[in-house]
Order: sequence, then C-alpha cells, then structure tokens
Amino acid sequence: MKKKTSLIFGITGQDGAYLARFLLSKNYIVHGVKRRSSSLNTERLDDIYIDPHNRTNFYLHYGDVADSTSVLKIISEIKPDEIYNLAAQSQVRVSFDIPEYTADVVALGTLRILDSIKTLKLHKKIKYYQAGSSEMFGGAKPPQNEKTNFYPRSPYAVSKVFAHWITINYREAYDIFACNGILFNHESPFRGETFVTKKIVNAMCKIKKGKQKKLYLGNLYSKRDWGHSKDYVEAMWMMMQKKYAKDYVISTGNQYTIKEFINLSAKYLRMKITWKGKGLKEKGFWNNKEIISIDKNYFRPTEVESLLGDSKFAKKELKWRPKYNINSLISEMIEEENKKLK
Ligand code: NAP
Ligand code: G4F
Repeated sequence: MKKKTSLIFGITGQDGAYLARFLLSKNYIVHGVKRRSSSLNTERLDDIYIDPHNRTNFYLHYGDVADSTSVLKIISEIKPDEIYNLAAQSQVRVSFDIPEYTADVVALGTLRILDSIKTLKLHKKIKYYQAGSSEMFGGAKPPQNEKTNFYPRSPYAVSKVFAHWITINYREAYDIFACNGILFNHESPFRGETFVTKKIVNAMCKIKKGKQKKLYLGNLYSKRDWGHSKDYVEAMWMMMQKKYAKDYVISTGNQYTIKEFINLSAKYLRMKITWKGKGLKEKGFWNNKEIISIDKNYFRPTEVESLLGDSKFAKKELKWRPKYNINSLISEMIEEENKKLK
C-alpha cells in the first residue's frame, strides 16, 4: 500500500516532536517545516533525525508561516495527504508583549496555509488539522465543550479564535477537509521551559539537588485541565482519519490549581512544602527554607481562571481515551528532568 505523506508546520515544538514520532510509527512519510534560527532548534527531533543522504521517510524544510511564499512553495512541492498546522507563538503571557507578531503567526499563518491549499487546487487531496486551544474559551464558565461560546482573554487566544473560524470558513466555502482540535493544556518532558508545569518540575528537581535556590511564580490559583502531549497528538491523527471534518474538544476532564500541581510534584519528590502568607506575600517553604515566592511580573493583564474540558464528543466519535493521568504525567516529567540533571 502507498505510504501516506504528512506535512507538519511547527515540527520542532513539543507536539510536533511527538506527532512526527507517532506518524513515523504509522509508516507515514513525514515532512516538517522549521524556522531558520541562529542556533539549532531541532533538539526535540535529534534522535529521529537521520543523515539527509540516507533518509527515506523524514524530511525537514526551512519555512515560516509568516512568509506566504515559503508556505505555498513547500505545499506545492510535497503535495501531502495531511497537513498539521501546529506552528504558533504559543506563549500566552508573551502574546501581551508581542500582540501583532502573535496575530500574524497564529491567525494569518493559518490563513496562509489554507489559502495555499485552495490556490494550488489541492482541496480534494489534502486534509488539514488546525491546532485550536482551550484558551479560546478563556472566561467562559467551565466545563467547556464544542458548544461553549468563546471568550478569549489574550492576543494569543483572540488569534486562535480567528484561526478556528477561518478553518471552518474554508471547509464550508471551498470543501476542504479542515478540522479544529480544541485542545486543553498538555504537557510532557518536551514542554517548553517557560510554561508553568515544566518551570515547576525543573525548579523543584534542581532545588532538591541544591542546584537552584528559589522558584518565582505568578498566579497560583488559576485552574488547568492538564493532559499528556503524547495522548493529544494521537487525537489529532484520529480526527484526520474520519470521513468528514469536524471540531473536537480534547481534555482529561480533571482540573488542578498551579499550587496543587506544585504540591503533587513535591510529593513525588518526597519534599514537604509548607505554605505561609497570602497574595503577593504567599511563600512556599521546604526544610524551613523559602523556596517559592510570588513575582507580580508573571501575572497576566487578563487571566484565564478556570479551564475544564468536556470531551464526551471525541470519546464517542473518535473512541479517543487518554492513557496518562496527572500523576503519571508528573512522574514522567520529573524522571526525565532528573536524568538530564545527572
Ligand atoms: P510549541 O512547543 O511552542 O511549538 C510551536 C511550534 O511552532 C515550534 O515548532 C515553533 O518553532 C513553531 N513556530 C513558531 N512560529 C513559527 C513561524 N512563524 N513559522 C513556522 N513555525 C513557527 O507549542 P506546542 O505546545 O507544541 O503546541 C503546538 C500547537 O498547539 C501550537 O499551535 C499551540 O498554540 C497549540 N496548543 C497547544 C496546547 C498545549 O497545551 N501545548 C494546547 C492547545 C493548543 P521554533 O521551535 O523555531 O520556536
Ligand atoms: O503554563 P502556562 O503558561 O499555560 P497557558 O497560559 O494555560 O497556555 C498553554 O495552554 C493553552 C491551552 O489552554 C495553549 F493554547 C497555550 O499555547 C499554552 O500551551 O500557564 C498556566 C497558568 C496560567 O494561569 C498562568 O497565569 O499558570 C499560571 N502561572 C503562574 N505562574 C504561570 C506562572 N505561567 C507561566 N508560564 N509562568 C509562571 O511563572
């Protein structure tokens, strides 16, 4: 049987790295788009990267979703069966500092890919996956599902709402198989260091080994529904195997505060944290040493207080089930970080 060909925008990120592995395991030919950077940005792909001269099923191309010529050129050369658009300036806090750039990449980047499919008249061949986000629900009351109205609370989230609706518009207007995965937070050892779970795990492991003194955080009381990236990239692929494109919420259905995430990580590391004080003066102690403090710079101008997904639709239609829970996620993240520290 002819192998399927996939093209991943955002292959160097957390999800891109897991999705590439997953698709290779399903015998796909995998192409990925990476940005040019002054130092290497393919660290998450190193173990699957093969010498270009002997490569048969994994290829990387330079490109940028902010550059329509590169997007059009790559799609026209590869003519993939499936495109996964994971490319984004994905840091919510940073989107308040660089809102225009965030909108260009997240909102218009999506449009550039969809319009290339249309312009190249590849709409009957290519299936398109859009990496939607639970941030789009923002201020909407939990639990959130496919029927919940969006209430985005950051330039990032507003841009993702544009991306969501332009995906639906191209599906309806030009008959493209284009689906939106509305994914709740998902983490892993590959998570970027500035996201809260990875920041906490890395710091706690280092503090325990005496390699770091303190961890500074922002809001400890927002709640998130955290899953594992490995489970979530499988859901992306499942959506793309359906006959008709639809939009699906992917989540675990459990939520924890940031403080609860710290306490669970500390428990796994056998560190007993004692909390004292309130608001900006709240502090965490271990062995009578102050190891956690609040820094108001990590607060956001508008916060998303509570995300909790209801993914009954995906469970019914896709038969998707997460294999990880919060404890197995935390233990894997800690074990991997400890290996690195050794
Ligand atoms: P990530 O680790 O930040 O990866 C983002 C990827 O996009 C990286 O490969 C990055 O390249 C690439 N990228 C950024 N700007 C680009 C541009 N202008 N052109 C081409 N590529 C560009 O994010 P992730 O956690 O894997 O998430 C994947 C996608 O799902 C993102 O769209 C994110 O917004 C969305 N999402 C994530 C979550 C989550 O909890 N992880 C939840 C919902 C939705 P560099 O490596 O060069 O920076
Ligand atoms: O880990 P975070 O930065 O993730 P956030 O903002 O929920 O966004 C992530 O998930 C979205 C899906 O819902 C994705 F679309 C998005 O791309 C990204 O992957 O922050 C989580 C929570 C926030 O409430 C934040 O205020 O943690 C709080 N927090 C407290 N202290 C902190 C910190 N967040 C970060 N990054 N750093 C802190 O020091």
